[in-house]
Amino acid sequence: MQLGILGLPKSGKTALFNALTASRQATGKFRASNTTNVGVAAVGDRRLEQLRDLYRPKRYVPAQVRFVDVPGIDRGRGETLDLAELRMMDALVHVVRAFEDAELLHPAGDVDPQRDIAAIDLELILADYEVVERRLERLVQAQKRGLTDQEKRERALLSDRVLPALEAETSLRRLDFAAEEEKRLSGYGLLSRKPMLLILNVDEELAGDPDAAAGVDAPPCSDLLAVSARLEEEISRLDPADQGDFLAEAGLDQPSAVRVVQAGYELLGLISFFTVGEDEVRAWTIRRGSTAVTAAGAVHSDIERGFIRAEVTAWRDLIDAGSLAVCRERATLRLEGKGYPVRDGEVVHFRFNV
Ligand SMILES: Nc1nc2c(ncn2[C@@H]2O[C@H](COP(=O)(O)OP(=O)(O)OP(=O)(O)O)[C@@H](O)[C@H]2O)c(=O)[nH]1
Ligand SMILES: [Mg+2]
Repeated sequence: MQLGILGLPKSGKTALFNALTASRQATGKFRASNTTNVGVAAVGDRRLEQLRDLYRPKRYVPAQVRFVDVPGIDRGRGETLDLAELRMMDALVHVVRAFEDAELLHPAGDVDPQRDIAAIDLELILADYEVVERRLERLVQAQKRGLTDQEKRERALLSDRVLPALEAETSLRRLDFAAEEEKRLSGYGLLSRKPMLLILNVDEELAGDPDAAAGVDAPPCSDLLAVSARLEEEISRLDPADQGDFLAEAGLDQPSAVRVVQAGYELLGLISFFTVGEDEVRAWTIRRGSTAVTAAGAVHSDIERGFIRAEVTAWRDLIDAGSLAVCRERATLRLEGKGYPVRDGEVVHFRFNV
């Protein structure tokens, strides 16, 4: 999973990036840097950690998430979003300033999360508009030589549905497209189509407050999470052994790295399944509803091709039993066929033959 972090200047994007990836990129009251930060974070998952402690494997491989943190844009200085990077992302994380800091000027003058959410949404809509308009112009030019059926369908989709929505300043993520249309659009990396996670960057005192996001509405098809980026950044720099205490003191059960990634999985309809053994305990990411044979393909194409059966058990049942052999005795280990929909948190062992 790849998540692109964006937002207005000085909203706390890099502070959040640092917290998520345990990095130490420069943040600051003045333009810290103009560069895009890229980092990879292991997905913290207590279920997988328990399985690791049970198996003590040679290799422990949590799922990974790639984060890209693009510099904030200052329209006044004629800057534009770093779109090339963002177009490749699975989802966008918009960091919205909600914290008060008299010494740190907000680019729009005052703190107003709802306004900033709309402003960035509009940026994305405008960027998509340019892409779609350009593509349509090219298709119109190509009409002279005659359009293929594919191109005709594409033109109709863009001119009848996509462009009018953008003209009406509607994010494309609010539209329903047929699977085939979706495929046609996917190559453009349309930004207002991408699932959006809003991170409300709140004052440190509100870090663990369940009502921290009260009064701010997430637009349709997006999700909202309150995080104190600076506090989380500070905690992420502490000795791992101390982090739990500091999180608990702030009223937090899990660090933002876990909460943000969980929200991202939810938004994208992703789940994890696990493979276990003395050699390796590992998490795999698949779409919710994927069948056992698709899950096998996530591990290796040979296993998908030679798929015979999947042995499936819930992670909790394995922890309770202490071994797959005991699961088998207790009949909590089941044999499933190709079409079985794998569920979140299941431990799967594939039987295959190539
Ligand atoms: N008071 C307060 N300050 C914060 C918070 N989060 C970030 N900051 C501060 O805001 C300033 C800007 O933070 P950055 O993370 O650099 O912001 P950014 O969005 O990456 O900024 P650009 O990349 O320049 O657009 C830094 O001085 C941070 O320490 C917060 O929750 N509370
Ligand atoms: Mg930054």
